[in-house]
Amino acid sequence: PPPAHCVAIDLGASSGRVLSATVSADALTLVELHRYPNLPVRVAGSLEWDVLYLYREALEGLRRARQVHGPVDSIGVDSWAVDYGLIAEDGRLIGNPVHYRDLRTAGAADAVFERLPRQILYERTGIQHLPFNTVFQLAASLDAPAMQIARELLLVPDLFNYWLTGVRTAEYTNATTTGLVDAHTRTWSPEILATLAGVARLLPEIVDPGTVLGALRPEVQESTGLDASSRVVCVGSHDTASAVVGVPAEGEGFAYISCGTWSLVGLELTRPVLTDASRRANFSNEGGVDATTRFLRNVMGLWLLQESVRSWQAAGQTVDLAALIGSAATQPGHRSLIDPDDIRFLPPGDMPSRIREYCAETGQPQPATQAAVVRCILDSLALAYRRTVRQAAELSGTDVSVVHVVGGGARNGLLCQLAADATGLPVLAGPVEAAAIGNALVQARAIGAINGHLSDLRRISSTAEPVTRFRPSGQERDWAAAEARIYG
Ligand code: ADP
Ligand code: LRH
Repeated sequence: PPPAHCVAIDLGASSGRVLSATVSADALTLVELHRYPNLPVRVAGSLEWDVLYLYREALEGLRRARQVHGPVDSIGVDSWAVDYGLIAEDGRLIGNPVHYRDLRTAGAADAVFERLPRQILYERTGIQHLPFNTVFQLAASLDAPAMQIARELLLVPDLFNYWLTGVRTAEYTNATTTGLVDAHTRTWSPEILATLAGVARLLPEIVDPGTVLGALRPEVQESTGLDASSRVVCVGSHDTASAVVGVPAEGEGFAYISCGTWSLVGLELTRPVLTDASRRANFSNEGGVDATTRFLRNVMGLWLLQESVRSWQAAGQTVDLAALIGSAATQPGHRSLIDPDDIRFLPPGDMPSRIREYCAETGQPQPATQAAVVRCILDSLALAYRRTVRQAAELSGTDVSVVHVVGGGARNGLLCQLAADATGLPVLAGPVEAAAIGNALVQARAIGAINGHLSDLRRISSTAEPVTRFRPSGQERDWAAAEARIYG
């Protein structure tokens, strides 16, 4: 078949982007059509996503796709996980989706655990405990007026698919992040839903990635210039699921770090690990494309850096990210270290102050300059990667010989080198837009332009962008000491 033009709408927590991929059996080329900031809004005591802005700019991306390629073959949407919109009887969105970093979930998990112990919840779903899992967001808002008039709940990419096509579904990989899907049956868990009055009736049927949803609504055709020949495909709509498809790994035995706002650190497995040890280490078994398991943990990620930059800019300081990473590289290593997953770092706010507080509490020097703060963040992330890669390997009985870093963090050479040093493994960095690539590859396969297993898709992904190799520089003792210092 001739190469297919597939458009990926990839909504990250820090930016939305629309890319077109030209995909054939032996090559993928990527063109960025549009990129726009994703800035949540604090409004009336709540932190919300500006989802109509994100949608309008996605349409702008589709318009540009039409200009560049003419009619495109297919379109797919992926986004950050767990958040959702509620749809009323008349098909319209009720309010903005609430941001997972909103504080409404405080205490909600305990209310769920009173009805279903956390061990059972884990045995059923295999999902790590994060305070913002959809199950807890719902528990926190069961009495909200919006819930009373809601007829359907759609996760963010499913909401976009609905707006684009009129078809309402729940895509499997993202559905697993809700904490409502049984990992054994791969469908909504009646047992968990019994703890959330009125939620079961809101959930659409789960569909697998690769399902063709259909044509664009006439209004979307009109505003983008595309026609009914462009088909919307359900991809691995969790951005991390698409990013894992886009990891250009050869063979097995690889770990991945999907490195953007979050760092999702883990392995691809053929079945979930639902042991108590895995629960205690807070590992997730998220659903992957082709019924794989994404055995991973959330590490707080470049959020710490993004929020630090935001604080400095708000205080009138200028920040040049490349220069800052350059000066962080000349700072002494391991001087001040944090556990990036400490819950104090989750909500938006003044990260440099929180980091200094953490260091003061743990008797470490408080990083004073921008460069020292950045070095502390990057050292600490690398240390968390070391620990997480090793735990993932041990908990699943897997040998890991290489670590792939994909996402925006693959552009951070210092972080990639520290990750190689900390894990003691070679790091292969890139592609930056792995999520868009994985998104496009699943589309291309669904419409018959390519075929094969994930390994075949990965071989095609590897043609998109050269990867950069970082070799570990043999500092095992230093990193082991750092690990003992922070994690005991
Ligand atoms: P998300 O998908 O969560 O929105 P991305 O994968 O786009 O995140 O990654 C964004 C992050 O990538 C930024 O916060 C920044 O730390 C990092 N990044 C992007 N470009 C560069 C660059 N040129 N140099 C260093 N880091 C970069
Ligand atoms: C990364 C991500 C991650 C989720 C978080 C909410 O963008 O999807 O996998 O845990 O956002």
